[in-house]
Amino acid sequence: INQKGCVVWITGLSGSGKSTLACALSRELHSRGHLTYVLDGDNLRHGLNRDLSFKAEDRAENIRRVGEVAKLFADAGLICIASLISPYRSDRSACRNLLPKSSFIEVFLNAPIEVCEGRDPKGLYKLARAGKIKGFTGVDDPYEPPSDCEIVIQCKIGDCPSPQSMADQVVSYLEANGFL
Ligand code: GGZ
Repeated sequence: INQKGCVVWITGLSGSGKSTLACALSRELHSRGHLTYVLDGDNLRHGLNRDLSFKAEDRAENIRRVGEVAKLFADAGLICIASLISPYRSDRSACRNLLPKSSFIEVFLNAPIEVCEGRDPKGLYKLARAGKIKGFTGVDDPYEPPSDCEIVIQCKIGDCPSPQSMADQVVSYLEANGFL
C-alpha cells in the first residue's frame, strides 16, 4: 500500500455532517486500496470515553484521548479519520502538536447552525432549545471555528455539497500533499 499515515480531523457542529463525511471518505479511500480507520466522537462516547460529560474539561479529555489513539493509527501507517465536534481551538491544537508536522489535517465542516438544526437527526437541538439538554454546542455552549485549518468545506442554506463531493475535496488534498 502506498500511503503515508496521517490524521484527518473533522470539526464542526452537531448535525453538520462530520460522520457522513468520515464514512464517505473512508469508503472512497478503501475503494482506491488505502487503509483507514474512523474514530467517531459519538461512537467512542459509548466505550472508551463513556466516563466523560460535555463540560469543557471533559470535552478536552475526550479530544485528548482520541488524539492519542489517532496518533497510534497514524504511526501504524493508516489514514485515521476523526470526527468530533471538538469545539475548542486549544483542544484541537493540542492534538495537532501530538503529530509530526503536516500530518494533522484539520477539516472544518462549515455548516451554519440553521442547516444543522434544520436536519436535527436525533432531535437534540429541539431538546436543547427546550432546555432539556444543557450546554449543547451552538445553542448554549461555544463553538470556536478554526482560524487556519487545512481544508474548509462550505455548506450554505439550501446548498450543501454531497457526501461524495466532500470526500473528493479531502482526497484531492491528500493526493496533492503526498499522503496517497
Ligand atoms: C454537543 C452533544 C451534547 C452536547 C450530546 N453538546 O450529533 P451527534 O449528537 O450524534 O454527535 C454529538 C455528540 C458529540 O460528541 P463529541 O465527542 O463529538 O463532542 S466533543 O468533541 O465536543 O467532545 C451529539 C451528542 O454527542 N451530544 N450532548 N451537550 N453534542
